[in-house]
Amino acid sequence: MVQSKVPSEPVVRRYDHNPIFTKDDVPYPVATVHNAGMAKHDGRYMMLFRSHRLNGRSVLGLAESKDGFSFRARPEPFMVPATEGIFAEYEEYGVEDPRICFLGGEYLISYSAYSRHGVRIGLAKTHDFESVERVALITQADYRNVVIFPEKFNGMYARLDRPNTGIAPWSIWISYSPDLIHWGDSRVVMRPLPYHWDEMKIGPGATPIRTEAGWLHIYHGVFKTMDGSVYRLGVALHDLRDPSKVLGVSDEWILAPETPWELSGYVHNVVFCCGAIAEEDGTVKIYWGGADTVMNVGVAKISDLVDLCLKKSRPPM
Ligand code: M1P
Repeated sequence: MVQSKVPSEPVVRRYDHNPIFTKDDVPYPVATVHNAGMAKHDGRYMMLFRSHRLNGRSVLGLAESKDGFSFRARPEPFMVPATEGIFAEYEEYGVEDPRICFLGGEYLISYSAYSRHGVRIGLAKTHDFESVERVALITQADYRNVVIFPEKFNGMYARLDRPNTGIAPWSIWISYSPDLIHWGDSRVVMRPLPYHWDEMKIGPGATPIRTEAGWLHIYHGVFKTMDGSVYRLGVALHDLRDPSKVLGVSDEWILAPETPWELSGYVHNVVFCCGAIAEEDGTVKIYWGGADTVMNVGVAKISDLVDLCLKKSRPPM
């Protein structure tokens, strides 16, 4: 007997009206909108998005939404490269890929600062998304993709980061800090897996989400093909009390480029996540840049993502 194959539901259900936000929604000239950090503030969804200006350098804009699907941009960028002090030297080529973490009553923004010296991570903070204050440059070059955990561990802040060593594959590390400025006690927690969808490099994605089973972390993985690199999203689960312990990493990706606006654009074949919002009904809204050009959203059940980490897992190292 021939059994009919029932297509399984995708773990991340794309919103029917993607892309939700494009350069045409921005009231100043930009070539792209992508890789947005996300937060909920006073019941509103805040999207801190990256845009390439028409000179190819990036700024961060802000858009707001009541429902998490329909966003309206502010008239001016929220963060542009600093023009004074230490930040000016290291943001000369732009500010990129922000992540937002709500901790201690304020929103911490970790972003990539680009300059002729390489890429390092800047930390800024805001209380209200009206004004923003730079705090410190919290890595040397070459680091990208810093996500800060929204809780402290034994009095220490913790972050996942992604150094580039040149001799080892780009992996995910953890570091700790007493004051958000000085970081150390670093160790590697997750590595790309050879001949796997994330074999070329991996990087932290969205601010980790607390679940009963552990910290759920949406990350990106890259696979090199004859047609260039493919960026996909995966999930990992970290121990609640000791986030350096990885409890499981899904063997399968949760999202891959499929739609025309993920397959082609400023950089083709890219889905890249810098933010997700956990909802009270047990779902999570995952936001991702498509082809480094537009913003998209999809919804997943948090329990499905946790199950993938624990029941269909691959070794973290
Ligand atoms: O073009 C895809 C992504 O490439 C870089 O990401 P990573 O160094 O983590 O691989 C970044 O430029 C990122 O902004 C971009 O989306």
